[in-house]
Amino acid sequence: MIKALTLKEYVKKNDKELAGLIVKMAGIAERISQELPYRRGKADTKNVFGEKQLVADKWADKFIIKELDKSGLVKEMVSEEQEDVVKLNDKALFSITLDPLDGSSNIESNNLVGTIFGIYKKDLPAKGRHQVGALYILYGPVMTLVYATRNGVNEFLHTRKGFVLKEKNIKLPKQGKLYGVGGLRKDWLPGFRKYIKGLETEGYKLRYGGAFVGDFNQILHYGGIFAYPALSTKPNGKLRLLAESNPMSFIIKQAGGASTNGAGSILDIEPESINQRVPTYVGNKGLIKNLEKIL
Ligand code: AFP
Repeated sequence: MIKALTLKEYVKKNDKELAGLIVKMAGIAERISQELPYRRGKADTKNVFGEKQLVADKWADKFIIKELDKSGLVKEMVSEEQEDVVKLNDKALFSITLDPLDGSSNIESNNLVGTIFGIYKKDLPAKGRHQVGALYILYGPVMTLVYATRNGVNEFLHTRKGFVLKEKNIKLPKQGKLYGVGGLRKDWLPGFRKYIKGLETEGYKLRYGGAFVGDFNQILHYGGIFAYPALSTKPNGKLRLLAESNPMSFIIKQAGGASTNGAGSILDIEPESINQRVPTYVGNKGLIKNLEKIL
């Protein structure tokens, strides 16, 4: 049997410039996964979006910022849990966007949660197209780490030997028939409603778990479309452009898929603020094209 490459071996060989950062992020994920059982409950505070924070949200945010600061590799960060850009090592090459615990309202019910990073060599905020890499960790039945650079999308499985390569150069399966959509159906806009009706008629199956990382991960593996759409009550939907939608749009693009906000690729949006939300649709290219036509 051929020995599976460890994450460290793989990145050093294939994505050298980002190797130190990716290995650091993997170490952070291992620690978060160990700590989650002990960081439960509500924090009695709200984040910049007015959403109630959990103990785990606040702890993970502080922990990740501290660890990336210690690494000396990061110039500045935008976190979903912080109001302003966080300045770290002025001489460092990378800027990072962060969703420390995506889907944290799943913690209580022990459903999926994740961590999302976007990686830039530019000051923030910047267009998603300027990312040089993006990465997410899924704290699932097995912890997995998916990272993308312009060289492709790779997935690693957490084992007794740490993260080892599960699959390299992942491409979206073309025949997948899954869809996952957030927001109340009654608030969907007419065009979107029509589009989903069309998918259902074609036999697409709904799978929605309430954590972007988990819902995205199944589209990456099985094919289909994920959306947190524009709603009549929230025209920009729910997901954060910098911390959530841009990294996932980067990953889906490298996997041969596409993203849109309804009008064009999410990666082309010039951010007006670090806390901006964006209607988010990601998945197979053909599905995104048809959706844009209908919207
Ligand atoms: P939480 O981190 O507050 O659980 O929100 C998760 C999230 O930002 C994203 O991961 C999900 O796709 C989306 O919100 C789920 O939103 P709904 O609770 O409205 O389904």
